[in-house]
Amino acid sequence: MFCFQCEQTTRGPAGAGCATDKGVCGKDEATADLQDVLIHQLKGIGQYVSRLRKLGVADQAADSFILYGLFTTLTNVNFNRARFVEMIAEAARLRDRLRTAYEAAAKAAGQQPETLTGAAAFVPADNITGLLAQANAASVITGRDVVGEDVIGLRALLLYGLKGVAAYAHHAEVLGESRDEIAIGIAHALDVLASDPTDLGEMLEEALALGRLNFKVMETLDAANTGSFGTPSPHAVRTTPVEGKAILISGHDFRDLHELLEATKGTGINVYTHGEMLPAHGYPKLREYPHLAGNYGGAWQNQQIEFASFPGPIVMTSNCLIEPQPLYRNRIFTSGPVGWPGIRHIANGDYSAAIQAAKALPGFTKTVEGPTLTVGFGREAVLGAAGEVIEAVKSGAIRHFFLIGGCDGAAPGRNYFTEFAEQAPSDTMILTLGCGKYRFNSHDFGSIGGLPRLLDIGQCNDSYSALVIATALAGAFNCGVNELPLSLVVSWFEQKAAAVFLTLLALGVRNVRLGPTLPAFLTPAILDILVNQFGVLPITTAEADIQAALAPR
Ligand code: FS2
Ligand code: SF4
Repeated sequence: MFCFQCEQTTRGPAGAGCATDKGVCGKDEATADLQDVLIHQLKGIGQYVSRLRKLGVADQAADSFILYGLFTTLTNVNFNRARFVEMIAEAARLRDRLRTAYEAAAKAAGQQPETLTGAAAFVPADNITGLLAQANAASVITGRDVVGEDVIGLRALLLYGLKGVAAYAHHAEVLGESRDEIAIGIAHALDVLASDPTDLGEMLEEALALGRLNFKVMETLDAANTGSFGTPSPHAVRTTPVEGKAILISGHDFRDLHELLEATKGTGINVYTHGEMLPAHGYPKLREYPHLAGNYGGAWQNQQIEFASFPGPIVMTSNCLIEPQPLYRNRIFTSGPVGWPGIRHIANGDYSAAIQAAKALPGFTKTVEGPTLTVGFGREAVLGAAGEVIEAVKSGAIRHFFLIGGCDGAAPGRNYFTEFAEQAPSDTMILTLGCGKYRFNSHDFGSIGGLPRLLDIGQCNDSYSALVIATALAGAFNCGVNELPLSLVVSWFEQKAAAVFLTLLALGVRNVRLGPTLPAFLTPAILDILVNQFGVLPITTAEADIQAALAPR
């Protein structure tokens, strides 16, 4: 196995990554290798989908399979090797069907169909031993000795960014929102990867194109979320239990949460959010369910302790899953792209097993009152207060905005983000999104002119909202986003963050501070480009970075 797609990867000399029998995340060698095979097949599928689209033929099943397949290979999503064996067989059948469709469409258009080679012609073995033997050729570092580290690094940036784009597009799709231009862009990126590109300049252009595509995807996801569940508005979420039976739901998938709320209506079971599901409480059509009782716990990396002490079943709807522990193994369920061997999977919106488990478990024995967390400061809520915000900036009451957003994780360097938020001067506002906010969202930051200093925009999935807010403020001040008194501090962990990072670069947002460590796949030469052409800043210390951000420009 070789994998260096996430922040927690095994570090070491240049080119290091998780390369033993198990990754730091718990992904075993066979699963990692099967994921590589699936990715290779998805490139082949992308070759055909891309050509079919140029001939005016859309294949919705193929578009969906690509999104779902890529999503299963994100960090902390699916660890179930049996599922990958099934998907590899499914991918081969799909590819064969697409090949036939492509040849027919080309002939119908009076064209000679291309005979595609490489990933498009890959024939997977019909057993796991054979598949594992094929995995070496499908690895992200295949050919490194020939093409060099920089080419591998940019291919990795493209592939990992694409995985993030696909995950966001999948979240939108399950709520009924998809766009042809997204499917075309994703198939194009797979086609590019299938060609084993070597030109650094062209790859950088492709990465920026992917960043622009991701902006469209994030906009579509925003439309899916707000169209389904209303416009988020500020709401105080309880963080303490209510007496009664309980189910915990984690991850990002609001459709799953909605289905669970419907399924538990009238059962007396309360539903609690966990991790990235916290922002659900900001949506009027989700919080109208009275049994959406509150939020329990914090970010994903604490789940083994928090799930163990939760007195009911747990449903994990997307990233970030870590190895279920014996204390809760028999009461955790996966859904959608998520999987762990031996863990029950919820299919077709059937939550009956989870409901049965909740009835059999004790639930919370007493109601406890305590602190709340305020969520729901999406683009509409923040821009609704734009007049006050602009006045406060003009009067000097607000000196600067910090957007501290992104992922959380277990690395000790992540204290930087807590320190940054806590040390930000009292005349600065803090906008946040993603699970990294749990490092500081229980802290009382006070308010400025009646507005809370900490504004929680939502999930990492809500990056679009942050960009709309920044663009609207720039419009109000008649300047560019880079001229605003705004600094972005991005905490990255996995591939969704890689996609958002590419979007920031593509939109020309400069001086993005990135930490806690830089991606292992970014070589010194690629980093040089990011620093010199895009003004990317690796983080230093909270104190020094705050000072630098606030220094007169
Ligand atoms: Fe957090 Fe994990 Fe949201 Fe990332 S729950 S790090 O994959 O997607 O942010
Ligand atoms: Fe290692 Fe991250 Fe890959 Fe897991 S996802 S194997 S921790 S690089």
